[in-house]
Amino acid sequence: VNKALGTITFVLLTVLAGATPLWTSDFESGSPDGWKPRGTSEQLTVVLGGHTGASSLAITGRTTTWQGPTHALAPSWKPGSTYRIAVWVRYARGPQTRAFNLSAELGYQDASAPHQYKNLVSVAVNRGEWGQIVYTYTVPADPTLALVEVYVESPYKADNQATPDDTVDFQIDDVAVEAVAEALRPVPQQDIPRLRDVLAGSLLVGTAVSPDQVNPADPHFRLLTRHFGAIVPGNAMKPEALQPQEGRFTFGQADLLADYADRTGTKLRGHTLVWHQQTPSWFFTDPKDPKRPASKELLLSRLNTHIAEVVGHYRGQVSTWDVVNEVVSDRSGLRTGDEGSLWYAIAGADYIDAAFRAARAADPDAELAINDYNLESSVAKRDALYELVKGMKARGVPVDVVGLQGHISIYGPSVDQFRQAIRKFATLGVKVQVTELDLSIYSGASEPAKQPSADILALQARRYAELFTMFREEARAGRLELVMLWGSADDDTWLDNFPVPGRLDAPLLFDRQLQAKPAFWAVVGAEAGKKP
Ligand code: 9MR
Repeated sequence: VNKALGTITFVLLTVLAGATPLWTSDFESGSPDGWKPRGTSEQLTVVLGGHTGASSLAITGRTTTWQGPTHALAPSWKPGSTYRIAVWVRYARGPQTRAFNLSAELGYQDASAPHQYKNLVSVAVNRGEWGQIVYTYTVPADPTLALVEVYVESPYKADNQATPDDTVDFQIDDVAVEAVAEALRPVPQQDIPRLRDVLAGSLLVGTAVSPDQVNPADPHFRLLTRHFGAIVPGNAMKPEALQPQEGRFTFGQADLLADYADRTGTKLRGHTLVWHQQTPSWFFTDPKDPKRPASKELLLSRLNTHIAEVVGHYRGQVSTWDVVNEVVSDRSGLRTGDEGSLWYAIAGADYIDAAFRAARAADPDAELAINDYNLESSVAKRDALYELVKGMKARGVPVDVVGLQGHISIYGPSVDQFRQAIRKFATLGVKVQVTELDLSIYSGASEPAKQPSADILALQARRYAELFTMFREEARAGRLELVMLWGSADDDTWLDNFPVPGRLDAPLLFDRQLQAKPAFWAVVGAEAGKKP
């Protein structure tokens, strides 16, 4: 009776709090409760030992990071609705800590549309202990959605690079999925200054977005429309997203962003035509023998086709293209095959000029950018890119913009180092843009996870304010025109998984509940709550 009363109280309380329990899995009945393996090699078995109760579901035999247990989100989920998903995870053998991702797979009524895979949240778990992953997820309000599944996996690595540590056996238990009432979703404040207006006149400010976020049902939508005059897809225009197989172009998701930009008069940056990451392996492979690399001639012809199709498709919509991304080495000169560039390994330096020429031919009005990281902190890397661009200009290669990514930390580099990089490139007669700004709260990979305390947020606010003061000065002097943040709120940042998977970061202007952080107030030049 007590147990039953407890359950009734729990259900009543959750309903009163605005959440309706939809389903749970505790594996006590001995069945996998509707969970299925994502791949073919892994096995799901109900085993003794659970987070609570007698049993849990064990996942063994994984050989890739993405293998694991998957389950339909709910018997009848609705586009645009919000769900709270909670799963307990444990692993017994392997490294001392491991990150596990809760992810979602989306499929569409049009069966030929590629599935979308979303890493919702990543949590570090200690070996031998149960750790909980919780995430509140709003399903995109896309009426053509046909499938939404949630699954547990390891942070992504290419199949051939996954080590036994990446594919450890694990168990899940006490899964609970609830529908969250609309009133409980995070709502960005609407009575605060608009970032874009405060900076107008000197700087255009934008952010990286995903296609779901330009839907009015998504909580980020209000942040975007209110504060940002420019957007760039974080992933949706990368080669793997736009041409997953040779000759099969999939523009649907990226088109949502281009349509939003058109409708709202928002500037759209295109990112990125050529990169050594997130590019399908077919680009670099001999079609007759998949074990052999493509010839240089074939690779350059694929480069030309990709650029002609993609830039042609977005002609008149994308104002600046990142034509090549991260082509400079972290040591000296260009990124070579040892630093992961199959472009360089096969084609040598020639692919860079070829990419710019192809982009100019496909849209003569788009500005063409070369984009890279650590230009603010490493003088050697900055100077290597400077020499590269200088040479390109001398050869008549159409390069218009240098993009400084700006993935920095609250601890460094100094504002003055950043300023020197902007000034150096401005002397080349190119435009300078800051393309991917975020300020990690960590000093490096060895720092353990920490909470963004008031002190840390205050330091971050000071750094953001000083940087934006400098950006405005450089903009007024004609040396900088645009600053893009790499995300709008801390609930959606790549830094949760880099350089340490599952170590949560807080690098942006809005927090995980989409509320303005001290950094926001510092950039708009006001105390929290006051109009500047
Ligand atoms: O934000 C992107 C993240 O979702 C991807 O997992 C990651 C894969 O490499 O790429 C991130 O974006 C990168 C951008 O395209 C280029 N500069 C570095 C960014 C952070 O890794």
